[in-house]
Amino acid sequence: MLPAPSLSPKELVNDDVHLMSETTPTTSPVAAGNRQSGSDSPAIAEPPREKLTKKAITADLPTWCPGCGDFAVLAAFYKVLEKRQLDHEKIVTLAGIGCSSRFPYFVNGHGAHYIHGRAVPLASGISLARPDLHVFLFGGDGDGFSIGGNHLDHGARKNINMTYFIMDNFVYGLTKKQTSPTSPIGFKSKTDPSGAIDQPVNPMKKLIAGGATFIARTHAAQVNHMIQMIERAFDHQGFSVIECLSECVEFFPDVFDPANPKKGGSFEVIQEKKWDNTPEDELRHDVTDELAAYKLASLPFPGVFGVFYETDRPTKNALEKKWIETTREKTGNASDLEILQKTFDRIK
Ligand SMILES: Cc1ncc(C[n+]2csc(CCOP(=O)(O)OP(=O)(O)O)c2C)c(N)n1
Ligand code: SF4
Ligand SMILES: [Mg+2]
Repeated sequence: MLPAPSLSPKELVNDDVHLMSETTPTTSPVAAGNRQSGSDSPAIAEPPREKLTKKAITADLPTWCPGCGDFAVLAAFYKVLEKRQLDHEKIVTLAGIGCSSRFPYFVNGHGAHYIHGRAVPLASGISLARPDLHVFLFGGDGDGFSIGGNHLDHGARKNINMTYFIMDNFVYGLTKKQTSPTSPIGFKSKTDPSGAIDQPVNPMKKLIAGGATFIARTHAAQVNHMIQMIERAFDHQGFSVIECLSECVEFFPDVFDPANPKKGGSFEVIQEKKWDNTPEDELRHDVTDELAAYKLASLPFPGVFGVFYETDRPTKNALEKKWIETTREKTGNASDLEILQKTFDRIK
């Protein structure tokens, strides 16, 4: 038998991580079995990871009404997954309840269609427990800004790492036309037969005030723009949120036409600063300027589209990791059970 190579524990760990991420599909039970089958077996070369195709990430046929804006969001999401070639087993799609929240059914990967308005806490737990996963959260304006509005604020202030895509159709679609927190004043619905009277939520302002560290706005009729925004949000470390105007053709048709050039509207994209010292750059938007983002959010409907705000702030994932490491060091790297036993011994 060949002598075992002398590697430090750190080198061994790094080697393992390298194998898992670059050559060994972690989903392969054969590979897992081989790794555990004893040190005498010769190393078996793993087959290269298969390309992530649209076919591989497509699950059930979407059950949305023909023409619903959410179809385009799904198409954009598939494109991003294919383009970025994420490890399939690390993709997690989560949602609350609503037409838009049916999203995880249509993505072949880990996922859950969870309780109405409670998707942010679910996603937070998954993100904090498994920071190696790509946590994508989907939902509607009702799920995110109404019943889940408080959870949204706390996810934002804690800066928990995830990509949250809100399909805003200004109505409760699934339950067949009630006023939503983003419905405009005057909107006639089953809950407001004579027209909505309440001031709607401004999603961008709510997210800026809440402390989200990446905030963008897009439109379901602009697939390329949606793809760009999803990629930017995904690359951002922290709580990233995209509001997407996605038409409910059944209960609030044509409402987003003013931002759709194919329907006579205009899609105005935010021009971001290039920091190139040109006079034109003076007029461009600094995405790190909270006040400037707030001003953009105050523009009348249909407003502007793109990245409103982005800032770097430590994520709860990173802070919690550090806190756990420091505590472990303080306890001499005792196991959870040893710490628990010590606590019990103290209170005996
Ligand atoms: C606790 C709870 N309250 C209310 C409901 C009923 N309900 C289901 S979906 C929904 C609103 C969905 O609206 P939105 O999030 O905007 O999604 P959309 O259907 O418009 O995509 C409501 C009120 C529920 N399922 N659970
Ligand atoms: S009811 Fe509206 S939001 Fe729901 S699937 Fe139909 S068009 Fe889409
Ligand atoms: Mg809705």
